[in-house]
Amino acid sequence: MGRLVEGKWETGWGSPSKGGKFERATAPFRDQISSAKDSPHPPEGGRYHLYVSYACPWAHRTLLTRALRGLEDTISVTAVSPLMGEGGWEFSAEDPDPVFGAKYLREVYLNVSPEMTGRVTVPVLFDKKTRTIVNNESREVMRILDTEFEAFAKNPVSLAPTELRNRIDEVLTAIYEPINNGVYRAGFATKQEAYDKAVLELFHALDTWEGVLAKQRFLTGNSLTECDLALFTTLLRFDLVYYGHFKCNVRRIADYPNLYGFLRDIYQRPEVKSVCRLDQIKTHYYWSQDNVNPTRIVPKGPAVDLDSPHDRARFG
Ligand SMILES: N[C@@H](CCC(=O)N[C@@H](CS)C(=O)NCC(=O)O)C(=O)O
Repeated sequence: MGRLVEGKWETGWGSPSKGGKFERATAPFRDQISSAKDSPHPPEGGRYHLYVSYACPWAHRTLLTRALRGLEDTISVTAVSPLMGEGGWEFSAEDPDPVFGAKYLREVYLNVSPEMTGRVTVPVLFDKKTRTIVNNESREVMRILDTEFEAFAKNPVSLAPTELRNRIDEVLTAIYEPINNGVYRAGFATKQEAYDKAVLELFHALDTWEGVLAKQRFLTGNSLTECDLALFTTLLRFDLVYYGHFKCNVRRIADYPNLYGFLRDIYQRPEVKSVCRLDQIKTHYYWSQDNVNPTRIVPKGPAVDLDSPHDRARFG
């Protein structure tokens, strides 16, 4: 683990902010892909590359969007190794970096921005033609993949249809702080008060959405959208990792009938399952985050059963 400071790699976890709170840095690359005239990044098949980790919930959102829209032939992907050590995200021999032949992901960032200061994160949406990073904020990358590659998408069903877009944006924002980032705020807290607050807000939000999902199949109604993917990637990691490693152990997702059904409903779709690597998720968190787990021992359990039948089809 480490970060870039004026183009140099510095190792270590950095110190949490005052009050032992975890604060997530803002992603620095925020361009768009667009077919507007003079756009530096027009949509084009084969031109863009996604750097991801199967372990990372943020990167996973973008992989899911690519898989569900059928953009595999349009946007290429490289997944880094789940073992993120002192050097940060590292490429593996099985899935090498096709653009720069880099050993570490930070080299990709440094090629684009040699003096960069900041974190080297996944996902990264990369433009192979201009050799620049278009965007490294997962919420925006999801939207770009869904809306700007319409002409290439094998599945015509949008995950952010115009008529639902405002509601999708509201829900994405509503679940971000207490749930998606909430598990990290709990797990990376270094003071009791910071942890207590994060866990309280997390379970309050889970209880609320459990109620919503008792009445409808997905978060905005009865069709699958981006915000369902955003909740899904956190729920998928919950009983497996966050419950133990991040001390989010008030309840399991398996204890919530509707959240658990929702999780299995999405997981059991073949496009989704094809980009879920539960082994990499567990190994990554327990091995890489040695600030939380200094021995790096990866636990044997728990057994999670995501293939069991669910009752979500009751909503049609
Ligand atoms: N805001 C970013 C956050 C991405 C992020 O934090 N990714 C983590 C992996 S789960 C990462 O790459 N961490 C490496 C680091 O912070 O050094 C997004 O949603 O795209």
